[in-house]
Amino acid sequence: MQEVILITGANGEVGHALIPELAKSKNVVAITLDINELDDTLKPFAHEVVIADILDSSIIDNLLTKHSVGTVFHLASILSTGGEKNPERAHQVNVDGTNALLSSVNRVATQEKRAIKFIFPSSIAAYGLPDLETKKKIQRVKEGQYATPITMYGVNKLYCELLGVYYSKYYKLLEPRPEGVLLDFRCLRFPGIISALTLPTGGTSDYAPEMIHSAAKGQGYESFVRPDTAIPFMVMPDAIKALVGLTNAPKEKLTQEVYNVSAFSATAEDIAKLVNNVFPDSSISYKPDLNRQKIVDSWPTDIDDSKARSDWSWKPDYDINSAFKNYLIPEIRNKYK
Ligand code: AKB
Repeated sequence: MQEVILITGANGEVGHALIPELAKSKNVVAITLDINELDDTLKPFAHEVVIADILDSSIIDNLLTKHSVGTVFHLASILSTGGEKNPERAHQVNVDGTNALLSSVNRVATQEKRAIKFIFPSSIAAYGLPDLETKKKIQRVKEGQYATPITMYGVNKLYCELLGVYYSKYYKLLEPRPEGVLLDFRCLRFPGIISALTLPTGGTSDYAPEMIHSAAKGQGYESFVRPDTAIPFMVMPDAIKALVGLTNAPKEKLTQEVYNVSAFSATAEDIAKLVNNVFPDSSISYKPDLNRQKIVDSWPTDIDDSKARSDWSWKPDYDINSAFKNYLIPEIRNKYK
């Protein structure tokens, strides 16, 4: 039996890694949706490529029905730095887009009396620590703590997490729902993601991937955050492992809808040192941008992912050293050779 999967924001960074990974299974049929043309490298993995706005509900309803979509990966999003440049647009894409998609999935699942999984990547941006003193003291934050984000993107992510829970558990609270829960909402709060193959656009954790890619290209890098800035990170293969792991987890094992996932916490200087070990000629300097620094300072040093570990056996494959040695350096060298 083939499983049809719809991926929104398919042409983004996570889409570039997720789509080829899903295609490894013969049982998966991928439908991609993005406002931009899908990269030629991804087209062979897609059964149907749709170029459309996430807010176009008629296209979405039609795709869900026509293909009997069983799982939606909703990757379309405007990240934290991009969101501060145009907060209203970020709200439209991040919140209105997610609401339209949740509503379509809920409608089709109810009409067709079948469960549809909705996988939503959230972020450490959903947290907001009040000051550096608290950040240093707290270290690892649990899902229920410090839900006071300071960016439009973080506010959007936090709200959409709640919206997903609402649609899956409480929708039309006043009416009986004998069919039970059909929209199966599952969410991951990701740390900063580092890919060897692509660069992110419009994020604030971007200094880490930018530093590594610049050094590999033989260029210098001026970090927009202080050397002691610490947040959690994960390399792309672990991000894909987490998405697939949560999607495949038996429903009865899940005790919550929103899970932290983490791999390692690192300062900008930790990353710079590892980069310098491999590319000794790379010159990394620091010129903090006070506003972007403020955003990263509001994010936790690390997140507590013990619920993901106990509920669905989440475990990253890479710590900071193996991430560099076994993934980032060989793949990046190959990319820029
Ligand atoms: C960003 O920097 O906005 C993202 C994130 C941490 O979610 N990479």
